[in-house]
Amino acid sequence: MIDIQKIRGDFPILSRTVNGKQLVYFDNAATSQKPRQVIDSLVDFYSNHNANIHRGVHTLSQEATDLFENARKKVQLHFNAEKSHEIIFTSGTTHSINLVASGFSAFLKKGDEIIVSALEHHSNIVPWQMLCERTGAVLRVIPMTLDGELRMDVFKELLSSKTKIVFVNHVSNALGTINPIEEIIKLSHEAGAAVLIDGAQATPHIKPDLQALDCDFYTCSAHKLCGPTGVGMLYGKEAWLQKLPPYQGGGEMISEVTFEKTSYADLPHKFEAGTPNIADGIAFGVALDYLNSIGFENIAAYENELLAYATEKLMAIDGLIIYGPKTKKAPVISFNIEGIHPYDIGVILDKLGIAVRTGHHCAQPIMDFFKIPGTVRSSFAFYNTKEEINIFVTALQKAKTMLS
Ligand code: C6P
Repeated sequence: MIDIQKIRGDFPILSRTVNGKQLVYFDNAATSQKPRQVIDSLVDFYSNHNANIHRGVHTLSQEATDLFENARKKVQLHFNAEKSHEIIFTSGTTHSINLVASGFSAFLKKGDEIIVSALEHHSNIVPWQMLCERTGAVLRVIPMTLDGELRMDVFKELLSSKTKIVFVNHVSNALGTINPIEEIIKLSHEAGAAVLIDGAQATPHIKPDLQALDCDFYTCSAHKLCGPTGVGMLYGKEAWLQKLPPYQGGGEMISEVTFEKTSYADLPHKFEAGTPNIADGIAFGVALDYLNSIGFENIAAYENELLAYATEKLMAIDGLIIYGPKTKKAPVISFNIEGIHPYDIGVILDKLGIAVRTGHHCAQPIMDFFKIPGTVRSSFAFYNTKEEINIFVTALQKAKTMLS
């Protein structure tokens, strides 16, 4: 059970006003808000422990190193990775994907194939296109249905011995679709391909068990999980991370450097060149502690209740079209109102204190598929309430009347 009053009390920003109205924050898929525990951990680090890590013999450096490595352990346990050195701290999902895409240059040749899905965020399209340009590999796309679900029948036909790697998001940011990643991973492995799952939108709602999933790579961004911006993780199976060449060269990622030759550090340091984002990495661990103290089952049950409630209320608005699956989706509602540009709705909602995202959501191919310029996207978190949904629905009706 969720104690909503207690939870809301943890998030200072939820008590502020915007344009003279109480804030209603429904842009959680873009970034989540931060509880006091996470904010306090940043203040605590800079007030009491700030030092560079893995370098100094002095006390502060050792404290900072312990806190940072303890955060890595928390991430490992949360995602049930087998080994803590399979967790690489990155600046977020985009960085994680680019790291893998860049490394795969070493394994691809002309005519090899890469499969992505029609539901991808630009950060899971562009790095692979760049990789194809560098290597002569070919990008194949799993199409989607009108309900925003992947065409698994076509995916099976696309898979072949030419397929080297498959990249799919766990949850679509634009439509909320939860993709059948278990089946995608199994089928890809049967075809001999590696699999990267983009967990940016799934991890705020689902606690993935990476050993059970058996994917080769998994990524997420802390800022969508109540953690700070500028930090995220790349999980990679040890064997893949050993094979993958380093992404950046610099301090911390080496074992020995001479002008003739450099040998690289062991995992995870091989992929963490330079001073990492220490304070934010530690706060990422605190964010996971916070979410686990509420419990992902409780979070999912409560968010599903909000999603069902909001969907029913929105569907009652004349001319409102919801895009994406009807069931089995994350708490995201992407919609338009006939004859009205999504941007205009977003502007009026903001005047009324309500934050939503409007536009293509960095997923232009999805908008092209539906032949629309964009959508209004309301995305819920466990600190939202039905009262806020009521305010949102009333505001939408007002916007519709003003813009029709
Ligand atoms: N989506 C949204 O409003 P970064 O920016 O690196 O933390 O995450 C990129 C990213 C990758 N994959 C998916 C599925 C995502 O949703 C995102 C970020 C935000 O939908 C900001 S564009």
